Amino acid sequence: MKIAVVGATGLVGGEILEVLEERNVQFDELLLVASARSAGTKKTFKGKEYTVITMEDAVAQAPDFAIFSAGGSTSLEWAPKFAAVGTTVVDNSSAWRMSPDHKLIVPEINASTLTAEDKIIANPNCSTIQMVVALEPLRKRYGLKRIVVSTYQSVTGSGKAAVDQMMNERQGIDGPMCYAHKIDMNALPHIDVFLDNGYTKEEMKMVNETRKIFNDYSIGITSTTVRIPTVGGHSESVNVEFKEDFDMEEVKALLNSAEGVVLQDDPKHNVYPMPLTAHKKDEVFVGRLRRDESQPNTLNLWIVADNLRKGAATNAVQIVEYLQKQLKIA
Ligand code: A2P
Ligand code: 11C
Repeated sequence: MKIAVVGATGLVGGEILEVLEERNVQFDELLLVASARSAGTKKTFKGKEYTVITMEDAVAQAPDFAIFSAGGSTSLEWAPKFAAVGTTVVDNSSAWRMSPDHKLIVPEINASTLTAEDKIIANPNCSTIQMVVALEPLRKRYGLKRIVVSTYQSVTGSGKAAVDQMMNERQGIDGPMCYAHKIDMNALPHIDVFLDNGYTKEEMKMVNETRKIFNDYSIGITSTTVRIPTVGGHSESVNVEFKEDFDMEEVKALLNSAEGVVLQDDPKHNVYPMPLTAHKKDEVFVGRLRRDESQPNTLNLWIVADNLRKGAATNAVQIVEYLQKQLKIA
């Protein structure tokens, strides 16, 4: 089995390599791929040194799988070229997510819809993934009517340049600006570009991707996405109205037994999810469970996950594992 990591020099690319190593994914050959700027540079994986190669060289080697994390335009141009040589592409960008011809996969929810014919598979946006993983066990039991979500997102979601901006500001260094404003000591209600409806693209990703993953276009969803100066993960305040009423003890039991979810809800002992404790973890952490006393069938939750892990690298690697194990691809 030959696997390529496209965008291997980036933040998510580095995380993919860590996850491949930690989960001990089995392959015979690894290709590290980035732009022509990085071709020839070295990176180590499991103690072995690899030379970063170009996209052209990687396509020529027709890997079985390519996990892409190199931005939307790179993906639009190159994913079809890999698919044409037989590679199954798992793409982290937004390029293919809403295409009716491509699947948007969170393994805990809809991996069973995949077939060997799916050559370009989309990985959802990080803020969507952690929310749907936490809501899935509750959706199955009570049915979803409406979601109101506000996010508190890590600068790592914008890549290396954003982490550099925050660190430069902390040290009083004038450097290039990744955001429209200072990020340290600040909160920006602005993630990705503003759209004609007044929402940002990040906010509309949460609406549209959630409906596609749950395959339910009747769910009402509204979102406000905010960038804050943290690095460990994204946090979300979620207010969810169910079709049926719930029992709080049953909600806890459902979350406790859900795949990929960890319940951290012991406010008396100051136990609740935080980016600092979710950092480098593959699970989605849920806490601060409270019944919304202002309307029936409605629950408040606080959901945290490492956006570079379950929000990106881990989810993509889990898709590859599913294709290998369940569909016997490569
Ligand atoms: P490079 O380091 O050569 O620019 P991040 O989001 O952390 O900034 O990472 C983006 C990743 O995508 C990097 O590995 C970057 O490689 C890669 N990348 C950017 N543009 C291209 C491109 N046109 N072709 C291939 N890889 C690209
Ligand atoms: C952020 N969610 O935190 C973004 C990063 O559509 O894959 C990922 C963007 C995407 O800024």
